[in-house]
Amino acid sequence: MFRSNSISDLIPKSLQAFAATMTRHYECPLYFPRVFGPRQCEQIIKSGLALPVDDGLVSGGAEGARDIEARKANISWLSPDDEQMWVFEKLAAVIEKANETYRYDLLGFTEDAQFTCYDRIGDFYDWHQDGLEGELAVRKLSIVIQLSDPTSYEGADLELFALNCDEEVARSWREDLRRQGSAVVFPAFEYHRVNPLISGKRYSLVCWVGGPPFK
Ligand SMILES: O=C(O)CCC(=O)C(=O)O
Repeated sequence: MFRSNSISDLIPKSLQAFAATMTRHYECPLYFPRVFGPRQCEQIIKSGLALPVDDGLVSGGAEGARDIEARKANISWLSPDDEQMWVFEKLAAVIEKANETYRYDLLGFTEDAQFTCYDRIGDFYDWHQDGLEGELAVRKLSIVIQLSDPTSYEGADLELFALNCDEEVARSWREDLRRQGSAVVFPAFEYHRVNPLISGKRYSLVCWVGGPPFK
């Protein structure tokens, strides 16, 4: 019977040589400040609020079941039509930059952009992944734009599981993620959540970029 003294005995030499040339390391998440200016954020909020509401459908559940255990927030869908194309162009530029790090095979946006509205006390979105299983497996990167002025609400903070680390680092991320017009990009399989809203209103824009499922 074959016995190995270490795991590296099991890895073909050719693969070991290849791995030694890789400089890549896993990054989650990537932060982009000031992607949209305050006036642009207000413009997106205005457009989002004019859209019909799809009240927090948690897609990917059984037959897209409405799951108020997992999320309480209003969502609407912003399409890349002539009027909103500039928004998608900016999102695409951020994704392209982020993917210089991730180097995933990407084909494009998987759906319209989700305009999310936390405007009732207690609105939240529990820990979840955006992609990985079923029909959502094609989602590979998530991008969240913070549209609200951070002084206009309390709570409703976006938290990323990968930042569940040193409290000092996590606090500084929390502050960054509240900056109006900023974007955060992370692999769609990473767990994240939005804490319950305490006061005011928070608006965000969420988009997913997809490609062939990970092999
Ligand atoms: O509103 C946010 O900050 C994030 C929303 C979210 O996690 C999602 O729609 O998957």
